[in-house]
Amino acid sequence: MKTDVAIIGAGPAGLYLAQMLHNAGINSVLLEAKSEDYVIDRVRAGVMEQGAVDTLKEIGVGEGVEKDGLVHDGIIWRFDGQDHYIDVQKLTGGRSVIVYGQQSVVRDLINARRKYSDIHFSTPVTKIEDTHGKPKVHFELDGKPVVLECDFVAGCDGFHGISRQTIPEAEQKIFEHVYPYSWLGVLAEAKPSSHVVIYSHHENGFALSSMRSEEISRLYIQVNNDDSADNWSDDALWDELELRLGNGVKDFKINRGPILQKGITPMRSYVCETMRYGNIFLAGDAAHIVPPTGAKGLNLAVGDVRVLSAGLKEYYAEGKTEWLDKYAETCLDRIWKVERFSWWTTTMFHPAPDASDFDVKMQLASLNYLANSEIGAASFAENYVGLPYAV
Ligand code: RFL
Ligand code: PHB
Repeated sequence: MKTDVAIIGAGPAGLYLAQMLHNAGINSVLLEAKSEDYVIDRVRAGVMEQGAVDTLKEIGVGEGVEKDGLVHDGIIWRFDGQDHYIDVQKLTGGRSVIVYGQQSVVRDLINARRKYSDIHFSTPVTKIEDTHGKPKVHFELDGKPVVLECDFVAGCDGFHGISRQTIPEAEQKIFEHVYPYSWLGVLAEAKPSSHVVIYSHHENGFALSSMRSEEISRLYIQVNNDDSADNWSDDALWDELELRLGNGVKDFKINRGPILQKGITPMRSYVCETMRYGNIFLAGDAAHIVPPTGAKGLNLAVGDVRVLSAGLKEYYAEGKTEWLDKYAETCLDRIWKVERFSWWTTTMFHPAPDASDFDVKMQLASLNYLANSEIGAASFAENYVGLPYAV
């Protein structure tokens, strides 16, 4: 089997890239380890930057987000018993974020590829050879080994994928920070208690109220790293959400309903600066992880594949490798800024298990300063709606 670009992984990075290459007339084959149902049912991101939505529209897959995406012009920070509305739209001269579930983004992109038989599910890649020549991607189809020969491999296979693991350890330049807390996330059949996303700093820990639609709530609480979703009965979870999200604000009531899914997400900041190894290019979570507080992981993946697709287009149209040669350098400039923002929002909102009273006062003072300073709030908002793309 042969193609121009082998894409590994049908997450946002791989699926956006496949569509971009298709539109440019570049052949690709996308290989995904899991089944189609598994990939579509996986509950993850909810907040998209305007740029990630515009990119979806540019590549011809904007119908779903146009119809069902919820435009959010601001967010609420709740601390010290008060609401502080951060008017993101005003502070950024008219930009917003859009609440549209990653499940919907992934479904829309898969649907767009369906009539072309260049996407395969349940086909885990087991080995990548000849990384510096014409790479050979080994995968399994119906349990039988197959080899795909290509010019380039796009490693869009997430944090645990095989692409980064193919790079010898000595060649990987890694930066990492693990946080002393995790998130317990809940998807519930309950009307969102607020139409605005709430970030709450509570003495028991951080809590977040978001949504997937007018009928479905998405909620999170900070828990210790050794906690488990099984330790929380539905009632205990609702009570804790109500306490932390209410946070002293009068008459706040959480809308309760059947819990559809709950799970723990560890918090990590991670960058592999080696984003290229021969003809393998890493994109999205394969190269970097951010803690979810800033709502940036999916959005960062879009930034990467915009640069990668520009490089591949230049190569196939003009035989030049200018963009490909500066792929890592170009992406890392934005990645590190977004890593900083995600680390900053995370450390500001989560009291660590060993936090002193002074540490908590510093968090509250940071929030108080930002919420009450137009310049401070504008700096937050500029990052929240998304920094400009390199290309
Ligand atoms: P993904 O989505 O992990 O996809 C990688 C795919 O590669 C497949 N794979 C393989 N396929 C073939 N062969 C192999 N050997 C393979 N190994 C792995 C996997 O099965 C998988 O399908 O990576 P990608 O595309 O880079 O996308 C990254 C995003 O999914 C991630 O950053 C976001 O979900 C992060 N995130 C958020 N991002 C936002 O921009 N806004 C948000 O509001 C937001 N909220 C969140 C989040 C992530 C969360 N969790 C659960 C980690 C909230 C949470 C709770
Ligand atoms: C979500 O809806 O999943 C979500 C919202 C805001 C965040 C992170 C995740 O900061």
